[in-house]
Amino acid sequence: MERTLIILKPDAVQRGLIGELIQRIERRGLRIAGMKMLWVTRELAERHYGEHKGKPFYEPLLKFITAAPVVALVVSGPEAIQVMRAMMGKTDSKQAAAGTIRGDFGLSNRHNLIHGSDSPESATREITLWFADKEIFDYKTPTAEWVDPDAAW
Ligand code: 3AN
Repeated sequence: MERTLIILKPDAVQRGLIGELIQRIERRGLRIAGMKMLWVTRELAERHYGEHKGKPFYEPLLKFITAAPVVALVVSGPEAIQVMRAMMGKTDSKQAAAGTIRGDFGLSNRHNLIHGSDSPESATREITLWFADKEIFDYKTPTAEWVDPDAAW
């Protein structure tokens, strides 16, 4: 079982796509372990995107992520990190395959609707940054074994 941090970015919220994107996550069989809406502060944005500091897109990226509320989720499931990355599609939405979230709803590199952790190390760091332990729930769902009988749900 793996956990990943997902952010439905300001463009997803502004465009009324919260439900659509969460529905895709649920339909895939992944489990929502935590969820909240928040207006990202400059400080949180800097900590989250620290690895991109100094890059030309860094300041516009921070301006974008703090421009309107986001929905943050902790999503869990077997290989959840890689499964979510595949569902999201390439960073530049113009190059993302049809059928992916970015490929179906986006056209931009920055306004690309969704963030997902890119490795187990990033997931651990990002989940700790965005969620308190008590905001993450470990619970059973009766259908989990029908989704993947081999996973340690
Ligand atoms: P991803 O979100 O696909 O993991 P990263 O971590 O490489 O992509 O980049 C973080 C965010 O920075 C992206 N989601 C995107 O919003 C923005 N970004 C990355 N590369 C560019 C770029 N070349 N131009 C504009 N924005 C970018």
